[in-house]
Amino acid sequence: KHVKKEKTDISKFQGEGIQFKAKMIGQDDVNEAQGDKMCQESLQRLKAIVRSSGEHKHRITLNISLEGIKIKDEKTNEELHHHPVHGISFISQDIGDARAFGYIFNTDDEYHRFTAIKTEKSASQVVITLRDLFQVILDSKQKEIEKIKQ
Ligand code: I3P
Repeated sequence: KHVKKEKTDISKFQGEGIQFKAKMIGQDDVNEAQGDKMCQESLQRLKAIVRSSGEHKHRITLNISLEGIKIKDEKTNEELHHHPVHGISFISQDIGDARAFGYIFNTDDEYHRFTAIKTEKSASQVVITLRDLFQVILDSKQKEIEKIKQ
């Protein structure tokens, strides 16, 4: 029974994975690979920039799959960003806004980039899906290790 559940879990992340509607708040370089306070500050800074610009936020679709996070233009479907799972080091939900969250992506040891997103529905849905994805990947890696040991 347990094995069957695991199989279902991984299959939902195959291909395009799980899709969410959202808007792009913005992106910012940050100094660390993790840190909730730093992410909250970055989120607020990016929101302030959007507010003062007076422009509409870019409408996007967020695909969460085994390939990581893909951000596409909602209208044209053009891929704007691709952040593979292994580079994602931290996820932070906006403490004052149930529809906002952000995450840190690392391109190398010294470069950390924060991406802030406004979700159409609850941001916790997206955050839970991301955690689920990390768990599914961890489980499948552990299974591989067990296979080698046998
Ligand atoms: C809009 C309102 C929406 C917001 C939208 C604003 O302002 O604040 O909630 O969408 O942002 O323009 P108004 O009420 O004056 O029309 P989100 O909640 O999704 O941020 P947007 O223009 O960036 O889409």
